[in-house]
Amino acid sequence: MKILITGFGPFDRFSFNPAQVVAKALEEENEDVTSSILPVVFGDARKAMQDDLEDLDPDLVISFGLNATIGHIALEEIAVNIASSEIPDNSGNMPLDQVLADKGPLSYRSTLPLKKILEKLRNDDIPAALSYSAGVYICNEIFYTLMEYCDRTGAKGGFIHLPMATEMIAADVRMYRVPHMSMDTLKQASRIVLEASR
Ligand code: PCA
Repeated sequence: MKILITGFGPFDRFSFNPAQVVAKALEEENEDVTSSILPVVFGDARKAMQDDLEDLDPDLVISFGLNATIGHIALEEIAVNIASSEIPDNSGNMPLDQVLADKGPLSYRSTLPLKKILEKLRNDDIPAALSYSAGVYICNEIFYTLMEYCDRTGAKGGFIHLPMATEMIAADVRMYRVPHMSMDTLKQASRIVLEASR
């Protein structure tokens, strides 16, 4: 089986991105996994993902990203054909209510076994929930882009949002009210996601 796992580099005010750490760890732990770290830039992220999909032609694609407002693993159900943000990306872009694909459908639905993943995460005492919006920032752009590929090829794929890592906030007491999980727990969660999706 050929598996592509993607994460993102740092963006906004965050010192690092736990999605980058889990993607690299899964590649190190699994011979059939290739990881890619995508730029947090509208358009560039989509292009990099399209290139990775074309190069690898994977049977399974799982993308991870950070959502700093949640305290659980969010199993994303729906990618939408919209790009919009009032927070600049890493190149200063702030698209307003644009479409990602002119002739594409309004939405795609994840083809990962999300209910199975949910059960396995909770059985391992890791907080997790289904989510019906991955937002309209770059994570959704990547989710939509990978689902176009899955729709065309029959590959399985989807998107998972992670909370902040404890290690990102420990040095800054002003961040102590922000929900977070240890990097070890986030890595364990990503292993469960991968194994349940195979
Ligand atoms: N999270 C952002 C983009 C990169 C990331 O890790 C998002 O939720 O769109």
